[in-house]
Amino acid sequence: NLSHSPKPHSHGDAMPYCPKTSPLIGGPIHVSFPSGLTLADVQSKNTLVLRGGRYRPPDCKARHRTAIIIPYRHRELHLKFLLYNMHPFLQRQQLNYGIYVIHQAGDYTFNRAKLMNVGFREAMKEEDWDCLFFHDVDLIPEDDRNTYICDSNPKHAAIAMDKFGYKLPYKMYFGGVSALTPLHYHKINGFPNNYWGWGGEDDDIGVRVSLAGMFISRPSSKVGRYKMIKHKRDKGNDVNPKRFNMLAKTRQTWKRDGMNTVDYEVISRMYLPLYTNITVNIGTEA
Ligand code: UDH
Ligand code: NGS
Repeated sequence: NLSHSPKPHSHGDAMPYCPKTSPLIGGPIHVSFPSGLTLADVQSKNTLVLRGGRYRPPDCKARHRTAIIIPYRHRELHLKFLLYNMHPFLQRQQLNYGIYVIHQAGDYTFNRAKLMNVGFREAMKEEDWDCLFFHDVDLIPEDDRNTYICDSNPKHAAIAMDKFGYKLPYKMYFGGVSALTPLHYHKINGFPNNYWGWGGEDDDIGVRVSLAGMFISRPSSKVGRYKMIKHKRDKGNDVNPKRFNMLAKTRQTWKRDGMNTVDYEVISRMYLPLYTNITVNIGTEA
């Protein structure tokens, strides 16, 4: 039955906390994309992962509870490779984690930031996550020391992506992979709901962080390295021509558009072997 929330096995009180630094962390990772890989292969390599893509370390009590939120549509191959690389990566970090794929229903223009608002709200209904990683489906971390836990300020994890020569493209870049606590998320009123199509929504989030009096924290560029799976521009995600005008107004709009106004309809929630899939109708541009 796929419709009931999985309850990861409970552990006795006797279980010790995991060490502060996981002994399983090994530094740089060899990222690979094996041809012919199936989800069943990924499943058989990750036998401790529970329904819905949940995991707890078997021999120690995790110090951190991290939800991975992936905005998603029509990227089956990328998702498979992400899961293949990401499950072992998160397990080596000894986290209590869950992977949520937030799937935009229909063919209307894509809206990455609104999907992340949905992911935040739906994931928090299930578990008291202490950190949420908002994660593009096509970015694969290349170093185990890039720990998927939150900092005291909102964190931009994807500081060094291969497509930008392993450097930030510009100082305020906040795209790709970011990590916020529920408190950070509430302080910025979540993400904007009205960026339909490509571009600008990540910059808006970065502006929200500073308007709310916080800073962007980042891992070192040795550690925050990502490989992007190369792809063509998606259908249904054209460049948003309004993005610059919208960005110029974030200071006026951030408090009245965000977590406090997000509206959507969950069409289905499925606890699949490697992730929780939430298919959602997020409507269309007003
Ligand atoms: N996404 C989807 N489906 C879509 C569009 C976006 O799942 O149809 C998600 C996915 O998680 C993706 C993220 O939103 O990683 C960000 O979108 P993006 O990958 O389109 O953004 P990016 O800037 O690419 O990486 C833009 C097109 C670049 C074309 C370059 C051609 N060489
Ligand atoms: C900026 C976009 C961001 C985008 C970044 C990297 O120009 O949304 O480029 O894009 N901001 C605006 O358009 C206002 S990338 O090279 O990954 O295609 O994330």
